[in-house]
This record gives sequence, structure tokens and C-alpha cells, in this order.
Amino acid sequence: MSKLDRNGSLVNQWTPTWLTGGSGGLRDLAYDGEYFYGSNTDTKIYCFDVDGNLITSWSAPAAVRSIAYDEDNDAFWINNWEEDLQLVDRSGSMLYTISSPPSLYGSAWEKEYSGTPALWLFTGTSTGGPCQVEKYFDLYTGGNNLGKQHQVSDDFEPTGIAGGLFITNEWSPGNGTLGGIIQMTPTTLFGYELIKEENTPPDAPTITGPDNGDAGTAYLFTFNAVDPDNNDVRYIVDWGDGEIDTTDYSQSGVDISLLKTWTKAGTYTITAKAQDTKGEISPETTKTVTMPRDKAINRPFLNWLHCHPNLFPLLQKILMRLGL
Ligand SMILES: [Ca+2]
Ligand SMILES: [Ca+2]
Repeated sequence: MSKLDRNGSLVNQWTPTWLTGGSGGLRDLAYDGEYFYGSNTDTKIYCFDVDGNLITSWSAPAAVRSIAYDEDNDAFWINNWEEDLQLVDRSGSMLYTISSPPSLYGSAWEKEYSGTPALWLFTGTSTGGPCQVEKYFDLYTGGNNLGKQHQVSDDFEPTGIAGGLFITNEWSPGNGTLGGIIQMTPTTLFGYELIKEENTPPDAPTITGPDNGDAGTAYLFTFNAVDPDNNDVRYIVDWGDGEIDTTDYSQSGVDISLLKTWTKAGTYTITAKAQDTKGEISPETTKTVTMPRDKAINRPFLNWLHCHPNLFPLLQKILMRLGL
């Protein structure tokens, strides 16, 4: 391990003699403000200080190449190449998992600049360059890549491949830096300025659809919300009967329609919110829908007819024919 100053001059160097198992040296690293964390693709996370003293280590549920510290959960996002990313706590338990893009080498976590927890990934190794950083959102609900990426190899050597990745606020005080190592000749450290994205929540969505209908029949409801930043939005719809739908993200201000069937007669309040890709949620909009009767048969009227057979003999006959 080599510690360099800001000009690239060597300050300190040590060998992690405490590495067991795995293969080769330490790969990507993570930092929690006190200690470093990393592994040599062993199923183990090593915790050590800046001088190379091993503090502790613990078993991970998978081999560890990429690693990032998740401040919200005091846990670590780990993976090896294209294996699923797993958030692992300090006892080795998996908290969340998301699918990984192929050829992942390094990762870094932040929420300050993206406005929502985000995992930055440095990918592109298996066939040599190009390599890129890409950003993942919705980390605790299955993960979502919104196509946010930057081609790192375009800024350096086209055949450069991915290495470790980190984020720091200390390189340029007041600004974030996304830093990494690109594997090329010579091995090169880079830093990109992270700009805090100002964000406004979407406006309350409109809800368009029928005011009443029959239980058991499907009705179309249309939702539309505008995000002032033109971020994509998704709709979280509580149908008032215990069922909640969350749509995929779509363009701001575009109609999104959902089919809904209430199974029982009653009056229901639909509550809709729009959420932008930064995680900001709009005010709620509600709409009341009345399902006065079941679709099948109006029972009380039939019962009344049965009690008064002489009043409507013809109707009675028809009903009998129908088997009612
Ligand atoms: Ca890292
Ligand atoms: Ca927004």
C-alpha cells in the first residue's frame, strides 16, 4: 500500500502481511472516517488503519473486490465482478442486494451530491477499456440505473480499465471529488468534481378517472405530475383498499394510466404522490371513488320480487327461467 501526497510523491508504504486466503493484494477500498476497509477478493472484510495495522476482520457472504461504505446503514456495499452487489453489516449479515453491471471493480457511496443515496460504480475491465463510472439509485428497493454514466476512458487512455473508486470532501474543501484509479500505463489517479444537484420535488399529480362504478369492474385512472427540474417521475398510488402500486419512472408531465378493480362495494379514497429520481416526493392528491354496488346482481331487489310473486308474475317467470 502506498500513500501519496497531492503531487503524487510517495509519503509512506507498507505491506498488508495480515492478508490470508483470497488472491493478490488489496483491491478497492472504503473509508468510514476512521478506518480503511478492503479485501483481496477473499470472502472476508479487513479493517485497518492508515499505517497498515490490522484492526479487525470478519466474514462476508461473497468475495470482496468492490467495496463502499454506506453511512446510512453503517455497512458496506461489496461485490466481485458481475456478482450481485450486497450491503453487508459489521457482523457479516446481508441487509440489501441489487444486481450489478458486468465487470465492476470499484464503488463509492454518497447522498450529499445526488440528493438521495447513490452508489457510484467503476466498470469496464473484462475486455480492457473502455471504462466508465455509472450511478445507481433506489439502493434499498432493488436498485435502478437511470443511465447516468461518464466515460472515463475518453478522458484518459482508451484501453485503460477500471480500478478502485472513492468519494471525498477533503480534496477540495466545500466540493466533492469522485476519485479513482484507472489501470493503464502508468497507473493513473483521477478526480472528478461532484456538483451538488439542486432539486425541487414534483408538483402534486393530477388524477383522472371515473367518480363511481361497479365493484368487480376494472377502471382506468390516469396520473400526471410535472417536475420543475424535468426529472423523471414515478407514481405511488394507494387505492384505499390496502393495495399500493408504484409505477416505473417516466418522463415528467406525461400521462401514466393504471387499471384498477375494487373487489368489494364501498367508497374508496385514492391517494397519489409523485416521486422524482432524486427521491423527493410531491404533495398528495386524493380522489374519492364510489362503488355503490357489486357488479353481479342487485340482491335486495330480487329478494323483494321473490316476496311479492303476484305483483309481477311475468318478471317472476323470467327470473325462474334465468335460474335466479
Ligand atoms: Ca471504494
Ligand atoms: Ca426534481
